[in-house]
Amino acid sequence: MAADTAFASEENGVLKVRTCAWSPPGDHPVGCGLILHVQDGKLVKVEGDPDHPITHGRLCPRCIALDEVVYHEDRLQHPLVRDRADRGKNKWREVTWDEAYDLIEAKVREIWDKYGAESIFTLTGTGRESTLYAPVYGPAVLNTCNGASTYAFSGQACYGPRATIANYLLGAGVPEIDWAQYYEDRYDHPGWECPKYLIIWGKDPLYSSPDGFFGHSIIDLMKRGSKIITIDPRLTWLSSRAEFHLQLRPGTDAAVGMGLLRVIITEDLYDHDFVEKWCFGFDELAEAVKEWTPEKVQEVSWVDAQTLVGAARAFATNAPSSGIWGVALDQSKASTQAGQCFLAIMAICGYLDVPGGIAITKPTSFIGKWRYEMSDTISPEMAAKHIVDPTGKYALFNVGAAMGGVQGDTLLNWLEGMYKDYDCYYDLKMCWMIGTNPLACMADQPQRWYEAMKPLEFIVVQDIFMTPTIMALADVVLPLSTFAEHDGLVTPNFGRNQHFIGAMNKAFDNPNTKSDLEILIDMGKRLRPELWDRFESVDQFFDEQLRKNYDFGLDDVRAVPAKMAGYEYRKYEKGLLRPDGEPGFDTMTGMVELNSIVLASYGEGAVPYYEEPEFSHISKPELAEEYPLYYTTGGRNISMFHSEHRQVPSMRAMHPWPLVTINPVVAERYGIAEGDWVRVTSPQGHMTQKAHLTEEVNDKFVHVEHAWWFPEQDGEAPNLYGVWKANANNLIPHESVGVTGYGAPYKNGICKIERVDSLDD
Ligand SMILES: Nc1nc2c(c(=O)[nH]1)N[C@H]1C(S)=C(S)[C@@H](COP(=O)(O)OP(=O)(O)OC[C@H]3O[C@@H](n4cnc5c(=O)[nH]c(N)nc54)[C@H](O)[C@@H]3O)O[C@H]1N2
Ligand SMILES: Nc1nc2c(c(=O)[nH]1)N[C@H]1C(S)=C(S)[C@@H](COP(=O)(O)OP(=O)(O)OC[C@H]3O[C@@H](n4cnc5c(=O)[nH]c(N)nc54)[C@H](O)[C@@H]3O)O[C@H]1N2
Ligand code: SF4
Ligand SMILES: [Mo]
Repeated sequence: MAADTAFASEENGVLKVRTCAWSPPGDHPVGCGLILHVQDGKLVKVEGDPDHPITHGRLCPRCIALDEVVYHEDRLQHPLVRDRADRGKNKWREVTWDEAYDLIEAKVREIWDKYGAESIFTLTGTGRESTLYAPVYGPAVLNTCNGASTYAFSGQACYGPRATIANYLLGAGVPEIDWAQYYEDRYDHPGWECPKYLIIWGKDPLYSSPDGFFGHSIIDLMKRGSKIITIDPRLTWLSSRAEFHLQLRPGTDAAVGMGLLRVIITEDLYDHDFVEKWCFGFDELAEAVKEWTPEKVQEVSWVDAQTLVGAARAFATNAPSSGIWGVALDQSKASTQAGQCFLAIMAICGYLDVPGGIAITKPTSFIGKWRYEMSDTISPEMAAKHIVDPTGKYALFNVGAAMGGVQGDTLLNWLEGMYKDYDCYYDLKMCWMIGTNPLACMADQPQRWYEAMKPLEFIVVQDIFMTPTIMALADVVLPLSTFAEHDGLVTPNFGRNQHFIGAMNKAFDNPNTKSDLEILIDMGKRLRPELWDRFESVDQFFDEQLRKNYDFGLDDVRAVPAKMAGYEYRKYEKGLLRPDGEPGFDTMTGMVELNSIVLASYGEGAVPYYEEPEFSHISKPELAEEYPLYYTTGGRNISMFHSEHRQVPSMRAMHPWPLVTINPVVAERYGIAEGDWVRVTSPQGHMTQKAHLTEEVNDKFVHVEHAWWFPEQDGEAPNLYGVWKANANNLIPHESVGVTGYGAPYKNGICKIERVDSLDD
C-alpha cells in the first residue's frame, strides 16, 4: 500500500487509509466513511471519517470491531476441500488456490457434459458486496439459467417485493426519504426542506441501516424538527418517541394502510392537483378502501381507531412529509397490498419527488447495467430451461421479476422432487453459494433445505468463516478477503436509488484470500474466457464500468470521501423519468398506477385488498386455541448482521444469547422469569431462546431473534454448531406466499410458549 495516493497518508509510521465500508463482514451498502490505521501491514485502529458527507465520522460497533474479525483465529485463510462422503465432518484439507480452481473447473466441465449446465444453480443472500457480483456467476461463468439472484428464501421476502412494486407502480427505483443524501452540503443544501412527519413502517433503521440508508439520519431529521409516526407491533426506541405509534397485529399492514388511505380520501386531505395530473386509478383506489373505517381497522389490526385517524390527518396536512417501508412489509403474504398502500399514501399526499418528500430515481446503476449485460450471455435454449413452477403458479416469476432468479419455494419443491412427473423436470446437481448461510438464516423450514441439498453432487461456498451451511454441505470452500483487504466500489441501494458512489480502498494485504469479484474474474477466465479475458485487473474493471456511464473514472472516485449524485426534484414534470423524454412516470399509463394493470395481469389485485395471514386467530380459530400467541421475528440488533458476528468477542459480549422478548404479564402467566430458556412452538416447528421480559411487546405477541448458531459448539453433523436449536425459521411455513410468489410470513404467525431447562430441550 503506497502512502502517496489521494486516499492514504503516513504519519509516524502509521498509514491512514480512507475507505468506504461494505462487506465482508456483512453489511448493506451504507458505505460509511472509515480511516483505517495500519502499522507494519497490520490494522491497529478504526476511526470514523469526519469528512464523509453522509456519516461525518459516526460508526456503529461492528465496524469499530473490524480488527476482531480480520485477525480472528477461526478466519478462513486457505481454500479447503473435503470428500463428498465427509460432508458434515471436520475433515477438511487445505489446498492452494490453483488446486481449488482446478477442482472446480474440472467438476463444472464434467457436469456440463453429463447433465447440462441447467443442472447447476447458485444461491445468494442479502445485499452484501457480493450482491453486485453473485448474480453474474450463474449465467456468465457457469452458463446456467438458474443463477441470477436465486435465494433459498420463501417468497423472496426481502427487497424484491418492494423493488418490484415500486417498478410497476412508479416506474422508479426504490423510494427513499429525501434526507438530503444526494448533496455534499447535505441539510444546508438550498431548496432542501426537512420532512415534517416521517412514517416509519415495518422498519427499525437505527439498528438496521438498510440498503444504503444511514439509519442515524433519522435522528438528524428529528433534531431538525421531523415528527415520527411508527407502524410496528413493537414499542421500538423510535415508537417511544413517536407522535403516533400504530401498534398493529403482525401481518395486518394492508388493513392499516387502507384505513389511512380512507381517512385521507374521505376527509379530502389529499393533493387534488397531483392526483388529477399524475395518478391513474384514484377512483378505483377510493372504492377499494371505502369499507376500511377506523373501527374496522381497529377490529382487524388492533390499532386504536383514534390513533389511526390522528396519524392520517397529521401526515396528510403537513407538507412536505415522507416515509420509509421496511422488510416487515415484504415478510408477509400480503406484501404487495401493503406496498401498494404505502406508495399510494405518498403519491396522493403529493409527496413524491418534492423537497423533503419521497426521493425517487431511475432504477439504473453502472454496475447494474453490467450485471444485466453479463446475465444476458446464456443461449435462448438455456434460458428456456429456467426453473419456474410448472403448475403455473407465481406468474410474475415466469416472465422475470425485478430481481430475476428462481422463486425460493419453487426451488425447494423442485429439489424435493415434487415436479418429477412434469416434462420440464431435470435433476439439479451442483450449487455455488455466494454470500449466504441459508441453514442458519434465510431458508424457511431449514431442515427440509438441508435434506433437499444433500443429494447434490458438488457444492462450492465462499466465506470468511466456517458456517453451519458449509460444514453441513460444502465440498470446496474459498476464503474471502474483508473489505479492508480488497478494492471495490460502494453503490447505495444497489443502484436503485444511488445517492453516491464510494471507493473501497484496500488498506493492507491478505494474500491467501480473495474478493468475490476476483474469484468471479478468475473462474470466468477459466470457464468462459470469451467473456472474461479482457479484464486484466479489478481496477481496470471498475474504471471501465464507471467511464461507460459517467464522465469520471476510478481515480476521481478515490479522490473524494464520496462522489455525490446530486438530485433534481419534480422529474416527472421535466421529462426526466421516462426513456422517451416525455413528462410523467415511466409506467404504461405515464402516471402513478394506483390501479395497477400490470399487477392485475399477473393475477394480483389491481388495487389493494385485505387477506388474513394464513395462520391467525381469524383464519385458523381452532388451531389458535392451541397456539394462543402471535410471534414476529428478526428485528435487527446493532452488534450482529444476520448469522454473522456470533464468534466476534466484543459483539457477542453485547448480545451473548438469542432472546425471545415476552411481555411480563404473559411471562407470569407461563411461569417464565428473565433469563429462562423458553421453547416457542408454531404449527410448523419449534426452537428455544432465552426470555427477555419487556413491555416492548404487548401481551398478545412475542418477538423471536433470527439467524442464531453457536460457533463455540460442536460443528460436526448432526449438531452443526447448534443451528437447529434456536432457529427462528423452524417456525416459518413453506409456500405461504402471495399470489405473485412474493412475500412470506417470516414476521407473522401463531405460537405457544413454555419454560424449558436448557437450549437443548
Ligand atoms: N426468521 C427470520 N429469518 C430471516 C429474516 C427475519 O427477519 N426473520 N430476515 C431475512 C432477510 S431480510 C434476509 S436478506 C436473509 C439474509 O440471509 P443471508 O444473506 O443468507 O445471511 P447470512 O445467513 O448471514 O449469510 C451470509 C454469509 O455470507 C458471508 N459474507 C459476509 N460478507 C460477504 C461478502 O461480501 N461476500 C460473500 N460471498 N460472503 C459474505 C457471511 O460470513 C455469512 O456466512 O435472512 C432472512 N432470514
Ligand atoms: N445490524 C443489522 N443490520 C441489518 C441486518 C442485520 O441482520 N443486522 N439485516 C439487513 C437486512 S437484509 C435487512 S432486509 C434490513 C431490514 O431492516 P428493517 O427493515 O429495519 O427490518 P427489521 O429490523 O427486521 O424489522 C423492522 C421492524 O418491523 C417490525 N415488525 C415486525 N412485524 C411487523 C409487521 O407485521 N408489520 C409491521 N409494520 N412491522 C413489523 C419489527 O418489530 C421491527 O421493529 O436490515 C439490514 N441491516
Ligand atoms: S452501518 Fe455500521 S457496520 Fe455498516 S458500514 Fe456503517 S458503521 Fe460499519
Ligand atoms: Mo433482507
